[in-house]
Amino acid sequence: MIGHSPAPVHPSRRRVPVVIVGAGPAGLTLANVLRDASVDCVVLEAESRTFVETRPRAGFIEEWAVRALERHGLADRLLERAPRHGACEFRAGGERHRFAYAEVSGHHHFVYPQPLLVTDLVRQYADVKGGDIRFGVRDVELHDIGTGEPSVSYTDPASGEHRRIACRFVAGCDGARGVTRASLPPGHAHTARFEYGVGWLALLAEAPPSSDCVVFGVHPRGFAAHMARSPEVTRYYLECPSGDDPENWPHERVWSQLRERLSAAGAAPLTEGRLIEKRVLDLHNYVVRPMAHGRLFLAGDAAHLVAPIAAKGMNLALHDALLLAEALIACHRTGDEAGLRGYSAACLRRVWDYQEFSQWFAELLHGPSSGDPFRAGSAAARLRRLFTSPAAAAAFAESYIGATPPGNQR
Ligand code: RFL
Repeated sequence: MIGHSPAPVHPSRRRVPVVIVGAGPAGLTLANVLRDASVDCVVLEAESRTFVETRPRAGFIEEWAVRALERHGLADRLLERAPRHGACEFRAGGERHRFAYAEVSGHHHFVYPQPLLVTDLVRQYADVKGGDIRFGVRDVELHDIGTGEPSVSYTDPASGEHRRIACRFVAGCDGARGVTRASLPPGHAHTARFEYGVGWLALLAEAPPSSDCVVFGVHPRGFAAHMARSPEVTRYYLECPSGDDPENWPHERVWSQLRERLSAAGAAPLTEGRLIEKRVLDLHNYVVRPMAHGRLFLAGDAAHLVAPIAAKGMNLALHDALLLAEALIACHRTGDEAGLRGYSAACLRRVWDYQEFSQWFAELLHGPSSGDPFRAGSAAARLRRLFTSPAAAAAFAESYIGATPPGNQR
């Protein structure tokens, strides 16, 4: 079906192997790897280049993902600039408990804000490799994805013309609010959802980090967290009621709650600063199964959302993109579609691992403020076990850093 547009449709003359909808970490990683393998693609992005290069979000990239980007020549600046973190700290009952997960797992996080990664990936794809990326497109629609001749139409922002690109495959990398997921035929894909019933006030402060590692404040007034982003900017979270209005959180209230919930004996005082982002996230997860239909393959937040409890979303987006690239390249080169057929199942193994871990971790963080003594007692036991049982510590470290358990490898 074609969207009802008064403008005439301008079909492209040739069939492009892959159209990628969305220029986030998933779409841009896929585009770069395809381009290196001489598989032509076109990236369609609704926002401007400046917008995608400055949109603040994630900051912690797991070591396996960094190494995979490095193998594709996409991590030069990251490796030059990103500090490595191998520990986090829990603050509970006025005490500090440092958990050195790198010592247990042998792996680190790289702290590299998402806008920097996106900037690097756009530059590599568009400026260095001359890849085709169209920013500011409107009215993206998918057509005939269940056939061997799919296409994607959009409105060109400059001319207002309605254009259509014929392709072999469509990669839906357009995030949680995109359009590609909605193109899965009803009854084909199922969405599993989980609501946490709490909100997090997500904050970015123009202030240097106040600790050398991530800090989780486990507190009866609500969870709080501190996460470095750069020497000048720090991300903070404060648990709040679901649906709360950020306007209920003026500067003074934010900082007094952060001070209270992150306080512990011997902890350095928080370095305060102007709040440059303040938004409420209603915490939820979803997983679309399968992540593909016909010639459409979803990747990243378009296929699954994981609340930012354990900093997993961007890492999953990279994992999907790398698997999809591998499968599309194999198909393009040899016609072998086995990788494409197994794509969804291969992605979902890691997706469910991360979802399960995030849910487990969330209960440790939210239980103490739930008002339910049973949940609070269980949460305290979860935390205590991390520091008393080497087996529990090893399991936590492995999940927290996303090291693939041996039985889960492809
Ligand atoms: P993105 O990054 O949302 O990119 C999708 C792109 O598609 C475009 N788009 C469209 N383009 C064309 N036509 C349409 N109709 C379109 N609709 C949308 C959008 O403009 C956008 O450019 O999805 P992708 O690539 O799947 O990447 C996912 C990650 O961005 C996301 O999972 C992370 O940001 C989640 N996340 C974190 N993940 C981590 O791994 N580590 C972290 O430390 C971390 N911290 C976070 C986070 C997410 C957060 N928020 C905002 C929920 C912290 C926060 C506060």
